[in-house]
Amino acid sequence: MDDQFTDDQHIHDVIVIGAGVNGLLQLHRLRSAGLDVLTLEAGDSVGGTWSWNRYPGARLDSEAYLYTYAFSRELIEEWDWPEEYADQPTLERYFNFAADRLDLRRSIVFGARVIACRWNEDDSVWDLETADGRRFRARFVVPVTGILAVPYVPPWEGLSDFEGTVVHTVNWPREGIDLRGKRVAVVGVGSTGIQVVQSIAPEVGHLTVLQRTPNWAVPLGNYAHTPERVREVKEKYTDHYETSQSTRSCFLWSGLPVNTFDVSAEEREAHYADLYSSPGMTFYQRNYQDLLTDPAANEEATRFLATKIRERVKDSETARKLTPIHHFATKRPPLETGYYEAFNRDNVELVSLPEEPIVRITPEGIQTSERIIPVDVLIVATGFDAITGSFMKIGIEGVNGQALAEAWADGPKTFMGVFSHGFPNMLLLGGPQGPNGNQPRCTTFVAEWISQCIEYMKEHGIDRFEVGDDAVQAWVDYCNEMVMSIPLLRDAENWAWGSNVPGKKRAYLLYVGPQPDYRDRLREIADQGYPELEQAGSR
Ligand code: NA7
Repeated sequence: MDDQFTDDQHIHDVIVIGAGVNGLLQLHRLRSAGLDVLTLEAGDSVGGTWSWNRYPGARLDSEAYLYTYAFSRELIEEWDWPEEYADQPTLERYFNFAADRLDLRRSIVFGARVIACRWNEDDSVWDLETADGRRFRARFVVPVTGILAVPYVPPWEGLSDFEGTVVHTVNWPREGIDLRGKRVAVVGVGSTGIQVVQSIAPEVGHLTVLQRTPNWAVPLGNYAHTPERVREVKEKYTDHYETSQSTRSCFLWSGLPVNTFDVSAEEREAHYADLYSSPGMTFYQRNYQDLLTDPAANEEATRFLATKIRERVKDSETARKLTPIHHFATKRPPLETGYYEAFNRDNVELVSLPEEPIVRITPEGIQTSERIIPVDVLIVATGFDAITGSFMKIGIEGVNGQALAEAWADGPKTFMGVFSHGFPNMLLLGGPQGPNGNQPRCTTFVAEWISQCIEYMKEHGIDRFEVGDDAVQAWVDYCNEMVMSIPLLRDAENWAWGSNVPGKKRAYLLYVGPQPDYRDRLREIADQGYPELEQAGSR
């Protein structure tokens, strides 16, 4: 194996880029098929998101026992989830445990940040280069770099002059940051900012939360697992797994098959109250079926949520600022635990940026239109160049040196979220226009499918395959039609539209159709011998 780490002329069957949740899955699946596969990982550990995001309060908001690797009964049996929604340290431990149990580390090069990945037409090989100058070659490449991996930091004037500590949440140092008694500012109140705020409020001296757009946050309802619950989730694993494969986004629930106003006001109120007090994403997933299609239905749900904010936040002016005006779930709804109550504390202050914008960062803190807020630690929770960012950042160049970043400048162009025209022998996992929903429940099938596709090409002596432009265009059009058919998503402003990053072309980056349909389509393609791929071989 050492040779394969250091011999820059060795041609691997496959190089996987990234050892995150999906990268590990892909590596394991490819290696199990007997392929010579190597993974290049920029970080020093496995787990991706759950290795990088070490900020206080980082926690999964889908059920941990559904977030496991389902292909191995041993992994399920040998791991006990301590809570319904696991925290970051537990998740990082889980992915390290899985990597050890599956003996994956011997195929991973850590500290290998890919900066170039070039298609070599003469050899039908991908040539890769890492930031520290190492070179690797492979017949097939599978980038699995994650949809929330490239941090977005607003271009605030004066940021580099700030004399305190500044940190984007994704780059939280392993040794932590001592926030006790400090003057802390958090910018951004998406899922991340909300987790940070609720978790650090009791510990810091003073906390200023700078909010551009409030979001509709609903209670997470986390709870510790008793030994009975630990046993129960293992026993029910097969049922849970099968249910997750039958739902639209691979969670356990589906929307109620009735419209909001088909039931009485009392029944509706009782249903909302039930959803609000149920764990997880149920307020979104078990809501009425017209939640995203009928504005009035959505506004009925937000009326309920606004009441809850007013009940939980003592100061009415703060409650007003915390109440969104956009439709529920047109931005990804965060789940919270005591977030609203944090604003009842004397040491926590909310700044509504539309009313009091940031002018610049000064050496001492944040200058707004009204004042200077003194800050020791500035926590930047402003999200990511989501979905396409990480794939466009690793220097992928296809046929005739065309950069992926250029090919996707007007939005991603893929077939099934796996192939892109002009990029032969490249298969993406977990990127744009592909599996979308509860990971890795929606990616496991695709990792398997990708492996089978590569095995097929090898068995049939295919050295080079490339998806046709027509197939890509048809899939892009289909993905667009799907989102345009959901009225409230059509006009939404969120990271799935790329609208959180100034200058990013507005294009919907995800496939929003049902995952069972998506898997059926992949099955059909494989059964037919991959007709959308132009295949050429010499062997
Ligand atoms: P998100 O959900 O993209 O949230 C980012 C937050 O940062 C959001 O409140 C943004 O406000 C805010 N933001 C972005 N740019 C600015 C500027 N320039 N000034 C002030 N505030 C800004 O990222 P998260 O990390 O919280 O969550 C990402 C996903 O991780 C989440 O959806 C889950 O799937 C897990 P905006 O709403 O854009 O006005």
